[in-house]
Parts: sequence; C-alpha cells; structure tokens
Amino acid sequence: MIRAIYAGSFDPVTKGHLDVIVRSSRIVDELVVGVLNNRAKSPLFSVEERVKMLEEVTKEYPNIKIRSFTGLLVDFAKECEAHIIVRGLRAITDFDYELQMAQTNRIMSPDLDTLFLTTSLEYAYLSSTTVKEVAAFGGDISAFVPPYVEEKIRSRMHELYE
Ligand code: COD
Repeated sequence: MIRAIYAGSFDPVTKGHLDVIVRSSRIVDELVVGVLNNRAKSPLFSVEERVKMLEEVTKEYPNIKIRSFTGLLVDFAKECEAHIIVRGLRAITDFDYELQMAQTNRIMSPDLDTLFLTTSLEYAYLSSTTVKEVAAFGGDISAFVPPYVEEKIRSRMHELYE
C-alpha cells in the first residue's frame, strides 16, 4: 500500500489545492490530507471547519482521507505510516521554500521523500490569501474555490464585516 501525505493550512482549500489532491490521489493507493492546526496563527476558519470543507469537496474519492495534525510534518507522516509527502509547485517563487522544506524533512526522516506536482496552469496564480482578500472586498470567488467553500467564505465574511 503506497500512502502519501499532502499537508497544508488550507485556510480555505482552493481549486488549486483540490487539483493537486485529486491528481496525487490517482498516483498513490491512499492520500492523507493533513490540515495543520497551528495555534500560533489566527486562521479565518477553525481546524474543524477546514477539515469539514476538505471532507465535503473530496467525498467522491474513497482513497482520500482528511486528518488534522499539530507539530512536525515528519512525525505526522510517521504516525500515518506514509513515506511520501506531496507538495504543489506553482512558480519559481515557491521553489526555494519547498526545496528547503523537502531537504529539512529528509534529514529528519531519511525514508521520507517529497513528490512535487506542478500546478495546472489555470490555478498557477491562486492562493488562499488571495481568495480571502477578494472575498473580503465582496469580489466573485467562484472561479477560485468549490461552491461549498464559496458559501462558507461568504457567510464568514458576512459575520465579520456586516
Ligand atoms: N496550485 C497548486 N498547488 C498549490 C496551490 C495552487 N494554486 N496553492 C497552494 N498549493 C500547494 C502549496 O504549494 C503546498 O504544497 C500545499 O498546496 C499547501 O499549501 P498551503 O499554503 O495551504 O500550506 P502551507 O504551504 O502553508 O503548509 C505548510 C505545512 C503545513 C506543510 C508546513 O508548515 C509544515 O509542515 N508545518 C508543520 C511543522 C513542520 O514540520 N515544520 C518543518 C517543515 S521544514
């Protein structure tokens, strides 16, 4: 059984994330999507909300599991018995950070490899931060996030700003 981890903040999950999730789920037997519960940050959505959104948008794929985690990614990978970390690469600007992370993780856990998928062109510009900014100013985010997530963002923005 080949199991991989795809980890991130997913605050919120975008169509760019979903594209990497679905494509990598076709390469491995099981993909565990790990939602980082980072208490130092103040996210727009709680970790439970982010997990729920990911469960909704991946529910048609039986080999995708959603879990939250705290602490180091290498420890989470060990706990899940996964030997592959999947990461998405958007542009050259992602590369330095991703390389540093992959190498650091490999030193901490030598049997853990990082697999990079290049983003699909239509999502190359997309980030959770951009989506939140557009939504905060009332812009149309339907091209960036699945309809279920769009609805959650709209109602959160409504609670915050109206
Ligand atoms: N198209 C394709 N891929 C995308 C897109 C897009 N439009 N947007 C984002 N991605 C990719 C990112 O490149 C990344 O691979 C993944 O999706 C998740 O992105 P984010 O932004 O939600 O999450 P990150 O990059 O902030 O997540 C970082 C981790 C949670 C993986 C990292 O902080 C971590 O491992 N933390 C645990 C502590 C740890 O182990 N630290 C040491 C690391 S060296």
